[in-house]
Amino acid sequence: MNPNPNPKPNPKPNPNPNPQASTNIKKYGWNAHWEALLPPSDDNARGLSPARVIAQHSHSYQLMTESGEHTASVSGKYAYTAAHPSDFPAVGDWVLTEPMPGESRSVIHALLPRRSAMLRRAAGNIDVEQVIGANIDYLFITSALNQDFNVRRIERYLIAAWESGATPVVLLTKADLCEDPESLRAQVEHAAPGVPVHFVSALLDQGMEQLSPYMRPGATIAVTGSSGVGKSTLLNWLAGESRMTTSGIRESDARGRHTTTHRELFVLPGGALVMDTPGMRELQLWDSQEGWQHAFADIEALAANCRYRDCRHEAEAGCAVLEAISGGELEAGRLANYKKTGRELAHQARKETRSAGKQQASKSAKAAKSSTRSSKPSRYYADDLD
Ligand SMILES: Nc1nc2c(ncn2[C@@H]2O[C@H](COP(=O)(O)OP(=O)(O)OP(=O)(O)O)[C@@H](O)[C@H]2O)c(=O)[nH]1
Ligand SMILES: [Mg+2]
Ligand SMILES: [Zn+2]
Repeated sequence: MNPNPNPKPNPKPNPNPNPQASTNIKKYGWNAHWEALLPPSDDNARGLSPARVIAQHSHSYQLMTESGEHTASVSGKYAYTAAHPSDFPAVGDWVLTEPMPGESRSVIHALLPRRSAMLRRAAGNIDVEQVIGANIDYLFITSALNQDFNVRRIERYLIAAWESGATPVVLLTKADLCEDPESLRAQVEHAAPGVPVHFVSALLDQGMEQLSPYMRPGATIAVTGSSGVGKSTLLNWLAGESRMTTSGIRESDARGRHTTTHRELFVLPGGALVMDTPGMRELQLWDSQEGWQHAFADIEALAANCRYRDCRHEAEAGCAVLEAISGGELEAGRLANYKKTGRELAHQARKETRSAGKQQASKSAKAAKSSTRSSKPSRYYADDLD
């Protein structure tokens, strides 16, 4: 999943690590891991400055650089060589930049390889991926304890989370709206095996202590979920001040108003980095076969004991998965979601194979290049709105 275009890989440990790495970028998570990814000293890219993408707007990025906040865009060469939307920087990425002398503006020339990236299929009709956030350590999957509560949706987020390389954590918000939140724990744990589940209420200031293990200085935590579940409220609560705008939800169906419209990364007083994201109407999966197998590892393990190797767990004799449902160990809704998301991913994989085949068939390298470019959406920066 490592994106292009990158500087040449560093063949040996950087002989001249920059001892001046400013406290600015260290506060934003710069450490020895990133330092080791800098180009070697004889590389032209060595003169570039590292910076972290802290916000993404319609036509520009906001970066934290060694000398403070800069507005930035990618260089023409970067845009030309990027083959996929996910090759472009996203919030949380580390990039190599050229600061404009005397200005708080930079040009982005390269992307450092990501440690993790959460992807989805972009909203709208174009069949392309979108990076929700990069270099995330903990991914908080939020669901509110009102009409928003939906374990099937949590399962869907977990597929993308496991695929991303970040560690998922389920956060059930607005615990004050539920008489007995603990009664839901078993249901959520069944849908999220092995994933920590926490109940919080920003309104009543309850549950913050459970989140402290994730709040390590330099750790990056992204908060995802539907609109109106209280993601921005949660971050303001953790920050102890109003950093993000929040607004009420629709009374009739508890749906949010898509208040947050861009991704943003900021530092909490304790030193952890948090990323707010716009609420999603539905998380459309993107190329997450491994994440899917991980999210449904319990079903995959049961399926190994089905009589037929190609068992579809529909009505076959000797189906261990259906037996687990009869025995009450597995919920029928979970199996249905396993099949549904599996079909979605298979359908997408077929489409990808077809489009790869088309590319192969294109007559000349020049034609291939121009078709790649013309298939790219023109708005890499702002396809947040669902
Ligand atoms: N009862 C209750 N309401 C809450 C809590 N947290 C947030 N809310 C309310 O939920 C509504 C939506 O909160 P936001 O923080 O704007 O939601 P969001 O998830 O950031 O929404 P988007 O930015 O649209 O994705 C606001 O009216 C909040 O006051 C809580 O713990 N309990
Ligand atoms: Mg918000
Ligand atoms: Zn079976």
